[in-house]
Amino acid sequence: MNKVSASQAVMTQNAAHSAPNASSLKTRSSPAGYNVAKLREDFPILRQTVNGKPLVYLDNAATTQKPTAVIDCIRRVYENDYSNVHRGVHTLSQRSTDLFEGAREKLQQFLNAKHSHEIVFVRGTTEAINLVAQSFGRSTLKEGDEILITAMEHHSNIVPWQMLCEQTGAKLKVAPIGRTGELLLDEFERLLSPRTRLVSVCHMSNALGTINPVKAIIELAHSRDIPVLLDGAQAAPHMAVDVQDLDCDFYALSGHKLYGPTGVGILYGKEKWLEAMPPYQGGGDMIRRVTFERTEYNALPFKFEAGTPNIVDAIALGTAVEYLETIGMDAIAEYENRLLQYATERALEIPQLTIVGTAERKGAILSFTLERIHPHDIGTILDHLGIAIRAGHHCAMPVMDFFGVPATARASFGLYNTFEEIDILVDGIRKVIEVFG
Ligand code: C6P
Repeated sequence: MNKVSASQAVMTQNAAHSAPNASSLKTRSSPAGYNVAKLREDFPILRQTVNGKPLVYLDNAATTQKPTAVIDCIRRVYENDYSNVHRGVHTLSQRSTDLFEGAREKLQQFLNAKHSHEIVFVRGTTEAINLVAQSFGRSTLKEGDEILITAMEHHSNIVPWQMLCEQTGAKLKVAPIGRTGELLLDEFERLLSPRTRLVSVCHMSNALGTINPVKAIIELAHSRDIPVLLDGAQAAPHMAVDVQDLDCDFYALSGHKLYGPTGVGILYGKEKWLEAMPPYQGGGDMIRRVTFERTEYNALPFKFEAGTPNIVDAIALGTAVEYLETIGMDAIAEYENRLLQYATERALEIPQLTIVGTAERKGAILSFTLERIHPHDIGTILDHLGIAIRAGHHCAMPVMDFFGVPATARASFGLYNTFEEIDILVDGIRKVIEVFG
């Protein structure tokens, strides 16, 4: 294969995506047909007051709230269809199995994977990355081999590779970022070496909101025959993801950030890799035949799903992505982009506020600091006003170190947030400044 350069690759990338927040519009309008008031009715938890104020939920990067469709699905399955899967000849087991495998097909469609057996149910993004590290990584990496990540990764995309390096003698390389929170693509390219065996990067950063030029990254890596894992925990809830178009080798996501239940997520892997990889865990369901001498493993995807899976939550994750598809991921992306743009412009009206993460391409995350006020104090006062944000290092301590801050306050938006809620947030931030005057 020919090597492509970073500038060639980024040109392709730019042609594929026009920067979503390039023009400055101080607009509060929703895209045509996007009825946020109606959508909010689907989320019962949003109807409450917290500390005497209407709840303003802006912690969607940590986890999203659940629509009635998902909550009802869980109840319906337990009340009517529940039993163990792939095991029984009886009717309930058959029904459970059909619903479970049906959910796999919904996830296949959602990610546009080629085969449903490329969708492995796991506990979440963290487990998906650990699976690749311990199965792909442990079976292929040798001393001196390299894994390349970026400086904006979540701990879940750092620690599993450090553990793998300890086990194999491989080295972890880190591509740097610039002050805007964007990956330095030329540096990334320079770090792709003949010893690089895997690239693992976030599609969208949880601490900064940066959307990485993943097509360019994949092109650069593939031109050197290096597979790429995308940590899609943050990207998947905010934009349409097409794993065939991206041509990524692995894609990891968490159900709970995708308006689905906790405890379930997806590892997408290209068939050729999953076929070649050894199982991650041993137990029931992942076997075809067991004797005390040897075990024959089951076919994909069951080879990677040892033990009774999280049946009902997987089924409900299928319902969650169906729900998202009825709204449309492109419509959600467009709406959230307007929210982010409005929030950014309003935040910049506050002189004491610094936005951490100002990349050209960003998802709906606003990380910020206030002069001389600790983010935990910001979070606590906002909570008194009914506003839920996250304050801390966001499990991305190296990002905090890079920006020289112990923590940031982070407002993260979802499909049900409104422009009015951003106004409430901005008023709340002004109140925080007043209190600490
Ligand atoms: N970030 C946040 O508040 P799990 O915990 O396995 O569902 O997801 C881990 C994970 C991996 N990658 C990225 C980019 C993430 O944002 C997360 C989870 C949450 O930012 C909780 S720390």
